[in-house]
Amino acid sequence: MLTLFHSPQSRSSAIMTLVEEMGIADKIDIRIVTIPRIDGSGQRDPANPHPEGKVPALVHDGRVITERAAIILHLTTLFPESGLAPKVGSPDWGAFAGWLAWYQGVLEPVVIFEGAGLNHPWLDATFRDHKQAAARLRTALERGPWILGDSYSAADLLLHAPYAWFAEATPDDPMIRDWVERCKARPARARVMEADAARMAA
Ligand SMILES: N[C@@H](CCC(=O)N[C@@H](CS)C(=O)NCC(=O)O)C(=O)O
Repeated sequence: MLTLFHSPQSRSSAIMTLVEEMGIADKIDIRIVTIPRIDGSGQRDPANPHPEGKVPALVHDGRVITERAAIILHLTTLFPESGLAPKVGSPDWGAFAGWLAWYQGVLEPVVIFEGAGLNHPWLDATFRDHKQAAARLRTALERGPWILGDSYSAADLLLHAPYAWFAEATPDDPMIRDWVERCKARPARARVMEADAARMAA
């Protein structure tokens, strides 16, 4: 049994979009939980099994899976027919897994460091910077139109996410901006945004 813990308009919205894209909503029990938000609203929800009280959390037969990259790998492996990831074990799958790990380990941190105005030689040595991360995205998109080439995948879904939330963080590069717009125009994303807005309003 699969249960996804989601809070509207948060990082778990990407996993809700993945579920929509994959057409597996009928196979997953969705639970809405509260989280503490940056504006001071909300609070940790005792119903959420995430060890830090964050979202998303996916529970598969009692085992808690956290981190969007891991949840994406898990769901796309469980439901390979969805077409949102290359065949497990293929060279393309290795590259796909690499993009997801790079997102969590490099892209999201450098976007946050830049937004927070943080600079330190250790940060540069470990992560490089947002400019170099953007150059890596551009190199992939030059072969595009999607991160893996011809087809939209869950890598696009995850990697464009911070730019969809914080337009001002998007690199000033038409190739990256057009790609973000293509990702934002996906009908699955629009459905999740609409449902999230309704949940927030309630
Ligand atoms: N690295 C985690 C980050 C999860 C995360 O930070 N989620 C935020 C939602 S945007 C959260 O739950 N925040 C609540 C809190 O900090 O307690 C992932 O990618 O899944």
